[in-house]
Amino acid sequence: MPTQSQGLRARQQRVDALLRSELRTCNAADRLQQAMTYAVMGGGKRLRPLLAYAAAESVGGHMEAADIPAIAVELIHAYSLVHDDLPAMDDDALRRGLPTCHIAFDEATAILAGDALQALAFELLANSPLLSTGHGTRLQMILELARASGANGMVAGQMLDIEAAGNVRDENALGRMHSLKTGALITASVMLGALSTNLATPAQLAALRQFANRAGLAFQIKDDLLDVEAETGVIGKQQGKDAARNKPTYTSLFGVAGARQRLQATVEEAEAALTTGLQAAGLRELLHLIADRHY
Ligand code: GRG
Repeated sequence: MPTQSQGLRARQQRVDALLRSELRTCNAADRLQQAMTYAVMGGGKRLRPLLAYAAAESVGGHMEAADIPAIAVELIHAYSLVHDDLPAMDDDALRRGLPTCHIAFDEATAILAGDALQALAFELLANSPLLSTGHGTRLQMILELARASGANGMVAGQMLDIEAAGNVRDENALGRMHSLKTGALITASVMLGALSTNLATPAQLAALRQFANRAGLAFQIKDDLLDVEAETGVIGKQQGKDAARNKPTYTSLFGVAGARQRLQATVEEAEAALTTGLQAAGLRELLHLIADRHY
């Protein structure tokens, strides 16, 4: 991300160390473990873990409380990218500037690595000794993440995305697709971070859900803008692929200027959700990184 603070870099390194440690000790067969590690450790921005940490702090908690939720959401994210890149889905050869998992290994291994990453996320939430919350909170987090990932969340969004190619869609349909495909996991990242502290009030959780919903949409509008504006070498994946596949995007529906306007309005809505009952500086910083990023 562009102008991020020293603090955010340190947090990304913390996430990387935690992920590396869990992947080392997960006891997968050699080739599967290599593919899982390849998919996770390839240099992502760790945006979802950063959101989980900032959400924990926004309700007065310590970021360390959110270590396991932070890596759980990143594992789900990594799995979704591996499966999204497969020939049966988006058929991408490049991710984060590197060959995609199925190119570096093979298709079957990539499918299994994605499956195993998803299961590991839930195993950690259920069982990790690094998570100090009781069973009730663990269950709440598992439910939140399962709903965000599954047939009424990210998977539903991916299905809509596949069905949408070639069809002209209106803004509501586009918003719904994105809120499921990418927004649901971004929202889960924020909610799990807040839940992990055991400090969040129902009003704070409602405000955070609203913030995350808007931040997720801002993320997607920016992603659409990057797809037309950025260079492949900078974003680390093939630029212009959405347009080439005739996928509905904010830029295809509203043009670049219209998408920029919507991005600005969505950022303002996200900020408005950060009510005075939250210590929101960290979330605000991430919101601006989402909207101003170059990749
Ligand atoms: C296969 C079930 C299933 C779901 C896939 C998330 C998703 C659904 C597909 C990803 C396709 C895509 C490129 C969507 C655009 C938004 C997005 C998730 C971009 C990548 O996220 P970043 O920018 O990636 O946070 P890094 O590399 O920084 O982790």
